[in-house]
Amino acid sequence: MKKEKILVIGACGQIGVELTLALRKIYGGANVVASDLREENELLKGTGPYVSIDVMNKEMLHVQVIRQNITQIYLLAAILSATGEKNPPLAWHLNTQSLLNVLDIAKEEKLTKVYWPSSIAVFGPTSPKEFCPQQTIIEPTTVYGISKYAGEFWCNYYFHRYGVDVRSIRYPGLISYKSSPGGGTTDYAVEIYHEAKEKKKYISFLEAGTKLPMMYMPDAIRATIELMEASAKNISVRTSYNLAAMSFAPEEIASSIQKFIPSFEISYKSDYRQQIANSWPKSIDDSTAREDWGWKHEYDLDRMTKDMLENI
Ligand code: NAD
Ligand code: AKB
Repeated sequence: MKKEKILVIGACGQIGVELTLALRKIYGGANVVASDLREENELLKGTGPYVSIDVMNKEMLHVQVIRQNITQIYLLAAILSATGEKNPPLAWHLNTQSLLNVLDIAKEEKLTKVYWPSSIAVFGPTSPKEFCPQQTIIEPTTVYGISKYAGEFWCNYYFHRYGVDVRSIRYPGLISYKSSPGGGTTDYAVEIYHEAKEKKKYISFLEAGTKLPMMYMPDAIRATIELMEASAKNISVRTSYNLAAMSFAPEEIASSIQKFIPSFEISYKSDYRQQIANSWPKSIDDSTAREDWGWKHEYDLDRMTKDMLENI
């Protein structure tokens, strides 16, 4: 068993539940402390320690880090793209201050590593639409994207200025069945599977033709752990790594579902999230992650669809 004591902040969210369970398999249940504002998720109960933490309360967070002998933090608390547009000041405040609190504590307590995810939302309408490169024009138009892009540069700053080993991935839209998504523009790609099973039809809030970069959760969890376990000498990007697996539009996910549920029907009624989706790239060039730390995705659309429909 590896000798680390990990704190996961935002452990009850879409990524947090699965990441906490995966980390507990590697490091041992007792060595991965789950924390969130919410009540402990049912899937986490009995698998390891749980503490209630508000990441915005820096003193309380600092006390917990010292009290629990924490050596690594995974910071997952955030307000995502769609919810962020409903209260931009709150999204900016939570998304940036939480990161600054964690980076400061990591510096003071000399933590071995910090993980903080960014998003494809850093890209904006002026970024290349296809195979959007690691380094390119980046002019985000959502508060979420702005907060993520600023966060990437804080990570870079704390690494170069203070030696904090903070690592990051720009996740695409993530699809999973264990824990619900928390208010993103790509959430339709999760909802569609639930409604396909329950009602055999779905009204998409994104229009046909809205192709976006996506990834199945098992790939995202594996990527996160592989990045965190990579040798520091292989990490050339200290802002955040582009990461890709697949790209599809709502009608393509519908066709994939129809291979398993032939009577499934999709219709379209777009809302404010369409504009957010239109501002993002359709596909991502993740060659730097593949070269630096050997990233390779495993799930394509049909393999993911089969697994989602079997497990929901
Ligand atoms: P989520 O909304 O499902 O989970 C976030 C968790 O943080 C929630 O359980 C929430 O209760 C908790 N939280 C909120 N405020 C908190 C606070 N003040 N203190 C402690 N906990 C707090 O989000 P997610 O989808 O799991 O995303 C996790 C991270 O990954 C975020 O940074 C997000 O931007 C990033 N990301 C997610 C996706 C995706 O598709 N899910 C894609 C790209 C990036
Ligand atoms: C969202 O849609 O906001 C997230 C993301 C791509 O960051 N899923």
